[in-house]
Amino acid sequence: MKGARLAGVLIAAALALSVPAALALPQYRTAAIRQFHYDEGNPLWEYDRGVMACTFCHVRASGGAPWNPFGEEIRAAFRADAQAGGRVKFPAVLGKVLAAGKDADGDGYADALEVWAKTLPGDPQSHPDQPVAELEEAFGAAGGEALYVPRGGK
Ligand SMILES: [Ca+2]
Repeated sequence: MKGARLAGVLIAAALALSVPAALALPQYRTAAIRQFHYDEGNPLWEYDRGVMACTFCHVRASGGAPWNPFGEEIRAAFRADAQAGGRVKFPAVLGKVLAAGKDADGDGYADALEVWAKTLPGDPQSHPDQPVAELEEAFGAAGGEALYVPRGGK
């Protein structure tokens, strides 16, 4: 097991040196993946577009405008923070959006719950199979929204 993990790390290091930066994931997605802990247990996550689809926040699989309801929620939180003055930090905005307990796509599962279940919080066609109450209980036991508070409180 240790050997396999070391091999993974070595492969990741080799890729980091050989893959052009343009192929790496965009900055916001990289930050969100870390904040959602989707990187854990996957040494190649930075080169794996399946870790978080563009449709997590965007309407199109290729990203860009327009954004889905979850992406718009983040954009609105960004604008609110910018209007309040000071430096807007993406992890803080993301943490706030999840802590608000909203259900952007209206499928009955709160955004944070979908993040935890690894379904798309901005697409009502994508949602966990488990009943909400059951999932909420498991999420709470695992740490709940506190799991997505940025490290260092930033
Ligand atoms: Ca939802």
